Amino acid sequence: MLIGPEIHAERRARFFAALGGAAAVIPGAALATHHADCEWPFRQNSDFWYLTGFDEPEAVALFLPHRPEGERYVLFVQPREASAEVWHGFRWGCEGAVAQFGADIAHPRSELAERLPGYLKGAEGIAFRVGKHPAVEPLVLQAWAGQLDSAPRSGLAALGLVAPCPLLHELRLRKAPEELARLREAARISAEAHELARQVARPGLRERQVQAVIEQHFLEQGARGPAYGSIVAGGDNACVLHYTANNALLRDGDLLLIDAGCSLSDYYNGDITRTFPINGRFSGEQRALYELVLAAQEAAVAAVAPGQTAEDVHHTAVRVLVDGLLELGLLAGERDGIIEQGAYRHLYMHRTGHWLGLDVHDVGAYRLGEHHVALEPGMVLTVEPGLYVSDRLPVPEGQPAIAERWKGIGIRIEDDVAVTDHGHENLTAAALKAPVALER
Ligand SMILES: [Mn+2]
Repeated sequence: MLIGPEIHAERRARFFAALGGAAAVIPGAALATHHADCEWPFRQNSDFWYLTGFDEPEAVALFLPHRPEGERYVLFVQPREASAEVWHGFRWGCEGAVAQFGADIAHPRSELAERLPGYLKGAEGIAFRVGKHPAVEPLVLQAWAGQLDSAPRSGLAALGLVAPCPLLHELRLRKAPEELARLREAARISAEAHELARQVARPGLRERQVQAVIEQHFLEQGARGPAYGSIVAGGDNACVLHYTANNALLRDGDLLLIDAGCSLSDYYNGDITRTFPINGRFSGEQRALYELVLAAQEAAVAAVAPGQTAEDVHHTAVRVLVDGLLELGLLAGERDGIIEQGAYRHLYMHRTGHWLGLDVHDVGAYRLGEHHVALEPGMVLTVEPGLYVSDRLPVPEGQPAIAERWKGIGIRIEDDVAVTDHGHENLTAAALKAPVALER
């Protein structure tokens, strides 16, 4: 089930309630240049999408709680224009913005500069994210400055410019049932793609041939494509966390790390990492480290429950990893001291997960000052510990040098996990990860 206009309307109602008397200006995305006069496929701004469901470039939404009923939700959009549509495709135009997307009023985007000051007049404040929207920001600042200039005589001015993100991102952090359904769908397609990838991977293929199988499945299943640059990293390439070159040959005896997930037509995302032996058999060192990462990952997933925090989930993984690394002789000393000093970070240098939703690294606070945000039903996060053994980072003082036999092993295991009333739901369990499932 796609998320329909009535859901976007409910979200706007909740956003209005959170705004109080402040007006909000939420710009959509513009097209981004790929090179010369070629553009990337359009990707809507997630905040704008969440509130509007409108998927065209260069739109701007106004939320005007101070205006009378029927004038509060205003969209500025590219107007219908045959000569532009023959090049770039269909546009809903102002009529469509009202009829299909529930805007009270819609104007051509070219009229924003002229109309914005009038619409903002009488608002108690202006909610606008500074620093992100270069085409819209000067117009908002001008309108605000105009109000401040005339305030002594009119007695009317929005006194504060505030960031809309805390309000909006609070809403986006907690997923409604229909959003969880879309995340399950993204997870299903992504997990199937990982299963297909493992079936085709073999020594002698290039990494990007495996990438092609994964992304082919995304498209074939109706997704827009990959949610982020797919990482298909054989052997030591897996120790580069954001490796996307994907052009090396897969070697007999190496592991293959794949971090890939799809983005659906309405932008909900999957984000899965699996690591398996390219020739179907783990070496002793690979198996020891794989079983350790899997134990850490399973313990961290088990820690996802209401009242726990993302910090608790991270520390659960770190404790298991450090214990195991001590046992294998890759770390030396005493666990708590190693964790406190971060003396394991040459082997595990990232956090254990992030929020997941319309953005792959989704919005929402992880902590408020000293206070870590407690997990609540409806929050969705990834759980993705790993180990990366290479010479790239120096071994911390007091820690053992790494024997050659361990080097070039990079492992990460990542699932997408929703917090439920009493625990969690692993959305990506269909991508297998038990060693017995990975060997052949
Ligand atoms: Mn991730």
